Amino acid sequence: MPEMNVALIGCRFMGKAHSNAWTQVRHFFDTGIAPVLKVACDIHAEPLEQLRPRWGWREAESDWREVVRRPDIHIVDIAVPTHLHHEIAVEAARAGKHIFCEKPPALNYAQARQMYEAARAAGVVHYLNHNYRRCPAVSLARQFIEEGKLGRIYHWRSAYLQSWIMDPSFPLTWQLRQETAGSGPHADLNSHLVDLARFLVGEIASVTAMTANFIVERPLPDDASSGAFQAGRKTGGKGKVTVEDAAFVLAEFQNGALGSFETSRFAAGRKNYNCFEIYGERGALAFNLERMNELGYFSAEDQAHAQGFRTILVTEESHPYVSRWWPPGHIIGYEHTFVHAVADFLNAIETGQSVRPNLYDGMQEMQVLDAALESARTGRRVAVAEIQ
Ligand code: SOE
Repeated sequence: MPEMNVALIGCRFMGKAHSNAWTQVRHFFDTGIAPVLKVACDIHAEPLEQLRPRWGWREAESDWREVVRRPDIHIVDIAVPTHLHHEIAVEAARAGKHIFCEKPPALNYAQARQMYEAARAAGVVHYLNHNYRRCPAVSLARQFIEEGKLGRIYHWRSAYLQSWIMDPSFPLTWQLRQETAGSGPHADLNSHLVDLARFLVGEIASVTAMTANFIVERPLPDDASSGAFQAGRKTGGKGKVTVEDAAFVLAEFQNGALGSFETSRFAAGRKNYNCFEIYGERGALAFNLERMNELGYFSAEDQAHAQGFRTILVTEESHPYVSRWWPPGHIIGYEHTFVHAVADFLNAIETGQSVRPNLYDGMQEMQVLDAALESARTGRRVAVAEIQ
């Protein structure tokens, strides 16, 4: 069985989710390549030493540049804050490494385009981890749409709502600063919704957006001395929030459908509420991550007296990915979507095919996200193609 050495760059939450996926994939999927957890890399010693022994990464490193250059590394897994993605991906591509990159791809469209161009020029396999495409229910939704069960699609409605920073004492972490995150829930969560919309409905032609800030100053975190902060931001132990707290977007798709995207980190009670609805001429679909093994389906073909939204429990052997796990009714969770992604990524390397979404999709997605930020800034509707 050919092996490929993986280098993980970033050892916090996503590092943990990716370590689990690299570890589990061969237990449940017959990939023709066996991933080796070779090097775990993080500039911070604490998360590195927490993660490396627990998941059995063979080596620990703190300098990603050294790791990416190593001839014995075949796959670079980018799981660090957004502002680091661009440089690591371009360097990894130039070194001929296959790239598994966390979302959002980059701080902006220009960076995302350079990442895609570098990966394409290098001829490496590249994947962008919008893991929710690989919820079996979401993959089933795509199957239904491709089978024509909805017919022409009129509407896409989506929301991704969280509430983890509603406490004013929550510190000014990297997610709350434009120079490290690009934008707030718009980049973090609307990126997921835009990817799902592109996967299920199609490309977006134009957007109109509004954003809001609810807390504009926060306590500096302990690592503020790390130089990650520009001096001008410090105001007596507090720093300015430089990204939005909520972003609402309206969109027109190239196929004429209308869509909406709502993201907020101030939606009290919503922990990770990612949901969408799709309305077509012959039916409708509804998904809610809090009930990720279910797909709501309405068919206009049902007889009038029997019409209504039904709930499909997406745990049959015939459903996407399910046969690899458990018998019907034995549901799966968030972490399984990462295993599905790693399995498809390894299969793409083995077969020489591309895997989606990838850095091309990342470029397309950042063009939409940047157009929405331009709309929020100017107050006008913006054509996605304006962003170059
Ligand atoms: C934080 O908002 C976060 O971890 C996102 O970054 C992930 O993409 C999402 O899956 C869960 O929430």
